[in-house]
Amino acid sequence: MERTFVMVKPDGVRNGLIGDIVSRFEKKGFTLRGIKLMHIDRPLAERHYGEHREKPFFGELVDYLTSGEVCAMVWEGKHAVANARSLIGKTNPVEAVPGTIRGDFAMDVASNVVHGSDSPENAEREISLFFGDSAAAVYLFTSPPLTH
Ligand code: 3AN
Repeated sequence: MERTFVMVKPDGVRNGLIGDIVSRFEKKGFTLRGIKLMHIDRPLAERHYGEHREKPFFGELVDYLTSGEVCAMVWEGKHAVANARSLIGKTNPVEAVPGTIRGDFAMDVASNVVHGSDSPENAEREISLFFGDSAAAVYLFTSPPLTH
């Protein structure tokens, strides 16, 4: 068994896609191990996307990720990282085939609805970053929304 970190990004939350995305992972056969609605601050966004620090789009990426609430999740299953990437589709929605999350719900590489870890090592790093020691816990937040 393997775990992966998946996050519905602010455009996905704004467009009401959490339910559809969770449903796709459940139907595929993943087991949900953690879920948390949260507002990411800039330091966390910068650590999460540290590998892109030198890229020209880094500032835009951090602005985007901190522009609203995200839904952070831990999903478990066989080949969880690779299976999640298949469900999510190509990074650039132009290349993501219909039937994948980005193929169905995104138009632009700068706002591509969902994140999925790209390796088992990065998955564990990202789970620690977003869930600390409590990756097995379910987080339930009710309104009013969290402030940051
Ligand atoms: P993935 O999220 O599919 O693993 P990465 O790691 O190459 O893709 O890129 C991380 C994030 O950076 C993407 N999800 C996307 O939001 C953003 N990104 C990638 N390339 C560009 C680009 N050319 N312009 C703006 N944002 C980009």
